[in-house]
Amino acid sequence: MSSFRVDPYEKLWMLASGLILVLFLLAVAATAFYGFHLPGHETRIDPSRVASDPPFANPGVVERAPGRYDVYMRAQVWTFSPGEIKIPAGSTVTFYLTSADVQHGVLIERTNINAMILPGHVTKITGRFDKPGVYRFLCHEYCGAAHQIMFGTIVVEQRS
Ligand SMILES: [Cu+2]
Repeated sequence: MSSFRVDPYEKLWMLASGLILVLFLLAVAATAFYGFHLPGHETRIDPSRVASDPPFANPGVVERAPGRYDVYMRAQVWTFSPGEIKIPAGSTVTFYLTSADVQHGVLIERTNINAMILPGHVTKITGRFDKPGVYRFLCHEYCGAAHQIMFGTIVVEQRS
């Protein structure tokens, strides 16, 4: 009877390939259930009422708990409301974003927050701000003649 002989190096590579597959499967499972947040579509909204109905008629920062904030932000050619946000360092901030007119986008520098802001939709995205400093954010979706002036700042203040 002849036995099937596999070279020891070949065997090692086969084992490594199998382990890599298991590793990738675990990575997919981990990102599916923990800590990997795509900008979520929260709900729908009538864009013609965004500027007149709460919460987007009075956009701003709402403290939900110590260190937890919600930001209701309205994008409208060519401003973000609020244009300046102040929060203490170590805060977790959930942004609710919508547009009163055309499609916009938001990207906050030095974070992984990058989302579309679409009329008729509320986008929800959460981020954590540990380091004090000024974080600029800008519209990254061409929205008309003065698109390039559409930006704002998040001031993360040192906890006293
Ligand atoms: Cu814009």
